[in-house]
Amino acid sequence: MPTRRDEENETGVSLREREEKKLKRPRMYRVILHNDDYTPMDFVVRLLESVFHRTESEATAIMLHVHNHGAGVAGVYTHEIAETKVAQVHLLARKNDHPLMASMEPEDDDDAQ
Ligand code: TYC
Repeated sequence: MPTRRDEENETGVSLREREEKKLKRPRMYRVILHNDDYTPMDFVVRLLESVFHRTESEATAIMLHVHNHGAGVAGVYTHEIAETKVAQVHLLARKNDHPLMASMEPEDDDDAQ
C-alpha cells in the first residue's frame, strides 16, 4: 500500500501540490483581429457579434480600434477555445472572399499587446 509521499514519484512534487496545480486557472489567450484594406467594416462588426458574442456597440468599438490601430483584442479564452475562434474567423472570412486575419497570443506574454 503506497503512502501519499510514495506518490511523489521522485519528481519532488507532492500529490497535494499536483492536485492544487490542477485547480489553478488555465493560461488565457487573446484572440487578435488584424486590420486590412478590403474586409468591409460591417462584416467585421457582424463577425464580432456572432463569433465573439459582442453587443453591436462593443463590436463597433473593437472594429474601429482595429481599423485605426492595426490590430485589437476580440476576446480572451482558453487555448482550445481561442484556436476555435481563430479558425471560425478564417473560415467565415474566406467563405465571403475577405482577407481578414486573426491570431492568438498568451495573455501573460510580457512583450505582447
Ligand atoms: N480597414 C477595413 C476597411 O476600411 C475595416 C476592417 C476593420 C478590416 C477591422 C479588418 O479586422 C479588421 N474596410
